[in-house]
Amino acid sequence: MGQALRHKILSVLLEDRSNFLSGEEISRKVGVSRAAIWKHIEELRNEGYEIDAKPRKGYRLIYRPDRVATEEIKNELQTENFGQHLRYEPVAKSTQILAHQWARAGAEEGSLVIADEQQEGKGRLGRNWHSPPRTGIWMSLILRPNIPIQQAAHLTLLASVGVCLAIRRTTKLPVKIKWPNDILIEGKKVCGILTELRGDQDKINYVILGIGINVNQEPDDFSSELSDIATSLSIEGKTKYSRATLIANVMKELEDYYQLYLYKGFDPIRIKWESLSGLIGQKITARTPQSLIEGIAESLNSDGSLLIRTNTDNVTIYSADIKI
Ligand code: BTX
Repeated sequence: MGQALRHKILSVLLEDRSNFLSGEEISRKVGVSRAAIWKHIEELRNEGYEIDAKPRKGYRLIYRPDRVATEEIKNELQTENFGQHLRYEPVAKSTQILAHQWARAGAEEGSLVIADEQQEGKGRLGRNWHSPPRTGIWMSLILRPNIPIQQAAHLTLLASVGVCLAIRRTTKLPVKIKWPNDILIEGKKVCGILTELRGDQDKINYVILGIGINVNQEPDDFSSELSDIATSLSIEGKTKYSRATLIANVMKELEDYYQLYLYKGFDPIRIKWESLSGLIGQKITARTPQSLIEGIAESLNSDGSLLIRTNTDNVTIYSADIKI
């Protein structure tokens, strides 16, 4: 209850940050006494918000800490469903684990788990995902698509399109997609996507899209192994970004592209993916568990696999580490 009220007060303060709002006006808008407002303003200050308070003038929000808790996200969401059911944890082992639990308990499509820090962030194939506090976006989105299980790879590609566009819109940075699921700036990884699904026979029960974005890390925040291959939006853009705004933009792009996919199929996603990937037409090396393939990335196939033209042959790959 207290948190919901704080959320309302914060929304009112966020609406107009250049003028003072009197205690009376806020109390009218949120429906509680002026004394209660004072108490909640104090709590917001304890959470790191700077709020100017002047006698006879009222309150004005001066500084908003970069938080990813429920209130901040809800204030910015422009979606119908995605992110509207939201669970926030300051620290989690992995948001994937929480999202699986929630999905099994019946969470509806679009439900989102966000953590400020992950202690055991997961990458693909049992790898780790470095997820320090206060700097990144670590979140898992629950989907329940009515599509054959064989088409699940489409969702990873769709997710990379949505995230790539949201990052471009928020930061104007030249991010590109690397097949199948990395987002890079100048060849360094700024985002990873992990898709996990549960289903039986050919029916999907639910899908968890795990999205990790390095937002406000400084160079020192990366270990020496990671600093050669990873970067953050802030390092590249030389400014800090609001994680809440970026999360809301990612939810919006993902919802729009997911709707488009359900309505029109994979083709419009495939075309957008090709234009954002910068991969098609490039000379690449693909390392699969069985072999090393060198050739030109020709196109993305309709099942989400990648077609490579080598000197002798056309080769289709379903999973590989790619080097340009
Ligand atoms: P991936 O297997 O493609 O990438 C993991 C590899 O990337 C690691 O082996 C390491 O070399 C490198 N790496 C680790 N941490 C980072 C980082 N922060 N930035 C850049 N490179 C890194 C990609 O797996 C999928 C990652 C999904 C992460 C999200 S976060 C929310 C959700 N919860 C969770 O536990 N995982 C997902």
